[in-house]
Formats: sequence, structure tokens, C-alpha cells
Amino acid sequence: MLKRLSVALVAGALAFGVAACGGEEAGGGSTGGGGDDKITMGFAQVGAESGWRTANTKSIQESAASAGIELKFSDAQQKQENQIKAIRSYIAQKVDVIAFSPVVETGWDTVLKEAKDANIPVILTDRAVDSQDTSLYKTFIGSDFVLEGKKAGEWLVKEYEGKTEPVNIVQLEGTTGSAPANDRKSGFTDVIKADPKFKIIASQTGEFTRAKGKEVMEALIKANPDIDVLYAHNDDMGLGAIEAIEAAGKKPGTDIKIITVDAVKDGMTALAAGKINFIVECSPLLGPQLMDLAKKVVKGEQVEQRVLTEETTFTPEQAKAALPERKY
Ligand code: GZL
Repeated sequence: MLKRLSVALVAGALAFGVAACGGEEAGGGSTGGGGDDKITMGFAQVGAESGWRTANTKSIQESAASAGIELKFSDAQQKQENQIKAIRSYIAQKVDVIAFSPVVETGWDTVLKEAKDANIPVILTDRAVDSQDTSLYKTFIGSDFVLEGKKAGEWLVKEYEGKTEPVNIVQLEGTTGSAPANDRKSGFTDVIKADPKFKIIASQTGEFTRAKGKEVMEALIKANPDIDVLYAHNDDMGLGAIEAIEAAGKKPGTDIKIITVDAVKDGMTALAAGKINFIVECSPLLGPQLMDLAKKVVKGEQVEQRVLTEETTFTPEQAKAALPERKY
């Protein structure tokens, strides 16, 4: 009897020991590669396409360091296949948590299922995915891009209140298929469609970069001599477009009114100088909240499915006041 009891006690202790150490089958994440107590995060970044992205990367890297989280970081040069490769490598390295900003909305279910099967929690940052199965990621922290588009449209409606002349708009879209491009476009269109004077006469991707924004705007100016407004899905494309507008002998902010999104330092400087008329802020400083969420999901704590970032809008006057304190 005593022997049977002691065997049972030893077996029980062994089982408890495995669970308490967070062994993989216990759902407590993996060995992480950073030792038992230090969390290891694998982060698959979109690229380095814009001032916003640079600030976002800096926020993530600095926040990981201050949170004591070991960060494995990759730059996908805006290619989805590179992000998928990076996520697979983090799974193979048995990190404790994976975070990434999906360059486009579609095509993630397979690799997210691989992470789930490996018992590694995933956090979406910045951009969303279109997966119907929300169990594939623990939470999504980022902006409401539809609202950002609506704010851009509302400024334009106010700017042209009482006018009846047609308002010819060209739109520089972000990366094709990305959540910010899709949503900033739909939010903007939803607001301006109420008034037929607003006409989007051309809309093309500038891939969120300054160089492409300039190249596309040069072509748009040649094809459309009477552009009244440019709506660019980020500051960098707007800044590239300003170079094209000036090269065409027109005054940005006056001959062609410009609305952009992000509010990075270079955009705010152009806004303060009157070359841009209105900027909708999109905060890249997601690092601190991401690290807090990572610690919670690794511990198996419940977190909100959606964490929204706070942001505002800027006029030239507001930009002048905000610039001295601007962190990015
Ligand atoms: C938005 C982010 C976008 C920025 C661009 O959250 O995904 O990508 O608006 C960046 O500047 O390239």
C-alpha cells in the first residue's frame, strides 16, 4: 500500500513539475531560446519604406530593451514571402511570442496555423489580416485606418463648404492590398461621396515611399492639368509629390491642396511651411504597448482582441506648436 502511494506521489510531482516549468505541452509557450525566465520575441517587420516605419522599428527595438525582452528582428523589404519566412524561422527557433505588421491583409492563415500548432502566441501590430479565424492571433494593436480616411475626407468637405465648382482629386494609395491603403481609401471615399462636386480623377499606388510618390505624381500632373487636391495615404508619398508639383511650376498647398496621413517630422515640417494643408496622425509608437501585451500573452493572460492607438489631426498652426516636442 505504502509503496503504491509513494509511486503515485512521485508520478504526481513529476507531472506537476512539467506543467509548472511551462513545458510546451502545458501551453505555457516554448523554451524561447532566451532561457527559462527571459521572454524571446520574434518580430517580422514590413520593411523600411517610410519615416513612419523607421520610427515604428525604433519604438519596438527600444521598448524590447527596456522591457527586458530578447528581440529577434527581421526586415521583409515589403515582401510577404520574406515575412512568412521570418515567422517560420521564429517558430523553428521556438520563440515565446511572435509579433508582426502584415504587409498585406491576405495570405496569412497557413503560417499563423503553424504558429498556433507550435503553441506560440502571435500579436498583430500596425496592420490587420483578413483571417476569419481570430484564434490565430491573440490581439491586434494599431490604428483605425478607416477613421483616418474619414478624418481626411471631413477636412476636405469643410475646406470646400459652400463651393459648387468641381473639386478634382488625385489619390496616392499606400501599398496595394495593405490594410492602411484599403481602409484609408474607403474611409475617405465614404465621406466625400455625399457631395458630387468631389471627383477622384485618378488613384494610383505610390507604395508608401517618397520616390514612388514623386514618380507617380509627375505622371498624374502631366495627364491631369487641373488637379485641385492630392490625398496621399502617407507623408512620404506626399513629400515626393511636393517635389513633382514644384518641378511642374505649381505651389503645393496653394495651387494643389495636400492632405496626408502619419504626421512624421518631415511631414509636419512641410505642413508648418504651408506645403501640406492637413495631416491625420497615425502613431508608430506601438513598442511599449506591444511589450506589455507580449508579457501578458506569454503568461497565458487574457488580453483584448483589439487595442486601438490614440491619435489626432494637425493644421499648419498646430504643426508649428507641436514640432519642437515631436519624438519622430
Ligand atoms: C500605418 C502604416 C503605414 C504608414 C506608412 O499604420 O502601416 O505604413 O502610414 C507606412 O507610412 O509605410
